[in-house]
Amino acid sequence: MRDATHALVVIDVQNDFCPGGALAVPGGDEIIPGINALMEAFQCIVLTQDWHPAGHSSFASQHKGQDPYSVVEFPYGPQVLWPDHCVQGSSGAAFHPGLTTDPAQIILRKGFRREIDSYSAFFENDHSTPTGLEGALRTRGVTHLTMVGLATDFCVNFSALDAARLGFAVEVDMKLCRAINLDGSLASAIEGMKRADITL
Ligand code: VGL
Ligand code: ZN
Repeated sequence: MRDATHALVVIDVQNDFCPGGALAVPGGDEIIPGINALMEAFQCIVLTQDWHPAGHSSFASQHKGQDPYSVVEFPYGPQVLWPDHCVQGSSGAAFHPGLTTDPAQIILRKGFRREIDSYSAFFENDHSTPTGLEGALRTRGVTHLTMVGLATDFCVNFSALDAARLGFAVEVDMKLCRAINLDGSLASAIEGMKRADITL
């Protein structure tokens, strides 16, 4: 058992990111048994949930003439446009039924502001609007994070980089993550996480 300073952060293990979902990550469901087993070693478990209003600005359907996976300029920088996914209250937004959720102490929803996407569990994509997770962890005395989930190159990557920048010691268990991999995004995520002294 890890001590109380060490939390497990499980990123976006939701139906829409698993095979059959709206933004399916290849092999996304394969990691679930291993994540459930790893939970037994942690006293503090955080689950995150991508949680968009219908018509969210990150959906390609909201941008005339744009296909999913194209990149457009948003006020805060380049933004990938996604298929509609993880709409609040939909079955796609629910946690995968195989994921153990009872031991979670914190369930953090993100991406609920229409105009800003939120890959990271700590800050929205403008890199300045906080989600509140930093305070929740710090006030519990958490200093070390192990991260797993979906997708390696988007929400796991941005969460890990923000956590490291905030001063947490961060480890990403790559066996328990799966990637979308758009245009080399997995390779650049790995490189960026290594540069940030994240243990992979
Ligand atoms: C994610 C794309 C859009 C993720 C969320 O969980 O990695 N990716 N929304
Ligand atoms: Zn999303």
